Amino acid sequence: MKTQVLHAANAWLPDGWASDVRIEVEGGRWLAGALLDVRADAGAVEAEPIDGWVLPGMPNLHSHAFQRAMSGLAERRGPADDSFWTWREVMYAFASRVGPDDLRAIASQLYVEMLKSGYTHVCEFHYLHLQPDGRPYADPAAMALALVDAAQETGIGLTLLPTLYMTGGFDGRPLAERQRRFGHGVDGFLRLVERLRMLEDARVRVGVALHSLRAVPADALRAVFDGLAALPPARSGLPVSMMPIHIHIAEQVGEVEDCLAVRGARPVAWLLDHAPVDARWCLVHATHIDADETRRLAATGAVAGLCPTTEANLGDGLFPLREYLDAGGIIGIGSDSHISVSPVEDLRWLEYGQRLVTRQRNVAADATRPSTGETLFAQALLGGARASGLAIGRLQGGDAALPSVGARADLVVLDDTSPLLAGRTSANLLDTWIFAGNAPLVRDVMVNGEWVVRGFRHRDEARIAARYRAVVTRLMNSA
Ligand code: NGQ
Ligand code: ZN
Repeated sequence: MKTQVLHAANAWLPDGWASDVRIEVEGGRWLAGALLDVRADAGAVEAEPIDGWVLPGMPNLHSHAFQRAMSGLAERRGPADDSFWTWREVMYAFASRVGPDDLRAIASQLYVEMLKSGYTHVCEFHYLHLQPDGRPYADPAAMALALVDAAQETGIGLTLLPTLYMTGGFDGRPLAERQRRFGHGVDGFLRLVERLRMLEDARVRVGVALHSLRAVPADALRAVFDGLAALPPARSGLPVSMMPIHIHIAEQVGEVEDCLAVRGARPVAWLLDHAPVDARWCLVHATHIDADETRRLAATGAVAGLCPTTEANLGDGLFPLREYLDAGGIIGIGSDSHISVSPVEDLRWLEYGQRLVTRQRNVAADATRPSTGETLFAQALLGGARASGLAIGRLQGGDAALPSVGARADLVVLDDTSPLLAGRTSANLLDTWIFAGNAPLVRDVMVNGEWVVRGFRHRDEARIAARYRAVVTRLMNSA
């Protein structure tokens, strides 16, 4: 197997920035890790020089790809008080028009945008399983396979999370008409998971999602875990016991109130009491947690999946970031509804939300790592990798809590000729990018050892954008 050797002027290693870093890639993985002081063995192997700032690619831990095509369509005041729940009606109406070819076109465009903004992996929380009328597609995995195709054609890494969605509320009411596409019984769901697990490879990982406690009754939750334990190993050989498990948990105050009324506990507390929550879990929108839930959740090693731009857009509320980090909690970021597709904007707003309520500055940073940008970036890499169920998000080694399949060679290079970065050093580079970067700075992107973005352009962006335009224009005209 041929070894690629890169020589980075500056690279972000697990302990922080280092200069003159030699990076070896073989079969899509970091080979020897990064060796410092390349000059010591200069000339041993011809290395490709990389000017610019080399960072690990960021995992995006929460995406509903189809929602990208409706971004901006729910920003007009409606007849009733506008809220998360009225946005959801707009979303349902849009979802009912998206078929497999449409989904492939939308997701590919979205994934190109993700790659160009610095995301190299995405977790798809996928629940559009059935045809709009509620019947299965001829191939029950048709919609899931459209997402896999989109990942393959763009080159982004994918954790596919087929999602169990059974009821329309905590009271166990059946799905409403406009939720019918999402439904599954536990057995059908397990068969879909088993089938998709046969697709696992270096870029595609399969986990599971439970849509929310609203959508999954308590006895179904137990049945899913019993059923998963009986599945055969995935094609990748990774056991079921390492699959990532995601759930929307406590996004809206109304959801917390309903959970208290019906299940006698707040959602995070209920989940911690009734499910084996550990480092495989990602609790998306753990927005509304009290002090006790904050401490308990942090202690599990699960990831709090935060989606600051979507949570702001939907009027969700604010996560208690400082308290959770103080308790040792792990976070990651997702672009969720894709009202914005940018790790920079999501990390920035994660911090800005906290500044606005606490009336303080540099809330996420602490004494051990005073740079806010570095703290947020490092946290989101760690939590994003954990939520993806893969050893990604670092330029060497692997996270001991993750499968030891080797760290995938995913990186992004920031343009060092941008005026924004003039005079910047490793001490302030990430702070400048995250808080002041509005023009794109991501110049090159590698996933699994392959360059997919070079010189600010994705290798297939023109074709993918043209197909997206045609599909979205037709969807809008058919409304
Ligand atoms: C979703 N999105 O499944 O797309 C949800 C809305 C719901 C977010 N929670 C629907 N951001 O939670 O019922
Ligand atoms: Zn979501």
